[in-house]
Amino acid sequence: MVNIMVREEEILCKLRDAIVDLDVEGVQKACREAIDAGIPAYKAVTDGMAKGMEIVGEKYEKGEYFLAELIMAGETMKEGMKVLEPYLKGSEVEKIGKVVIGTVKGDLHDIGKNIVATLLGAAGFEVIDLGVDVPPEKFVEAVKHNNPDIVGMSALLTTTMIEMENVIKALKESGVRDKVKIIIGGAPVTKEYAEKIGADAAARDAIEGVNICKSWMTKK
Ligand code: B1M
Repeated sequence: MVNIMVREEEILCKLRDAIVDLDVEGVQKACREAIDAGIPAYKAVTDGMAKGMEIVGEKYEKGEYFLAELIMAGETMKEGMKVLEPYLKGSEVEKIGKVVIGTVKGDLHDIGKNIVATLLGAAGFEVIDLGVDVPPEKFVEAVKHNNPDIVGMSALLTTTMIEMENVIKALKESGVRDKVKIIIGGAPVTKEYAEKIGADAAARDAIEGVNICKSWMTKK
């Protein structure tokens, strides 16, 4: 048991370090090792690669890494996700609800949003992913056209968080706000902020986000 835990810790550290070192081959290899060792794919993401992204962010703030390294880190994590995604998706399950999701206007960060979308799909949601840099009117159009149960928004920048409020205002003005539940997420987002702008929930991470969405469907 102790050996298994040590091995798991070792692989998670390898995943973290491969992201920090911008080592595409290393991250792919460590992802495969994680799967072979029976580490759940979501744990390889949250306790491995995402920890590396935090360090990359810190290095960027300290001036040790620059924009080029941020871009490379994003690409490295995406290559790792390609290995893990089949294991995150799970098998075909009966649909339990529909979610429209996107990264708000002005924001190009999509790694976290993509993880949330993949896990929602695995949990049985039909997911309509609007991509990145999504303006309020596109959220409104997607709600009118697809009639979802939930709208999910992601923002990673303090300067783009305000777009979440603009989306909620636009949904209200179009008369569709009360037809959907609204969940928001991303590093700068808090539960207090969700309350302030009139969202129904904020999620710290993808697992919490999916659990909140599932709980809404069982209460329906
Ligand atoms: Co950017 N960037 N970036 N970046 N980037 C941050 C966010 C930053 C914190 C780095 C730093 O300074 N420490 C900083 C923001 C500072 C701030 O606003 N306070 C920053 C900056 C400044 C910038 C630029 C402005 C840099 C520049 O151009 N000078 C620029 C902005 C571009 C734009 O969007 N307009 C920029 C660009 C980029 C890249 C494009 C190069 C790249 C993104 C690539 C991509 O996404 N395709 C990038 C990256 C990689 C980062 C960091 C290093 C990593 C982000 C990430 O992918 N994390 C980031 C540092 C950091 O976050 N510590 C940083 C891993 C991911 C799994 O976590 O996205 O948080 P995360 O998602 C989590 C949760 O937040 C949650 O679940 C996910 C999984 O558990 N979650 C949800 C997210 N959305 C959710 C939605 C939900 C529920 C949960 O419900 C709907």
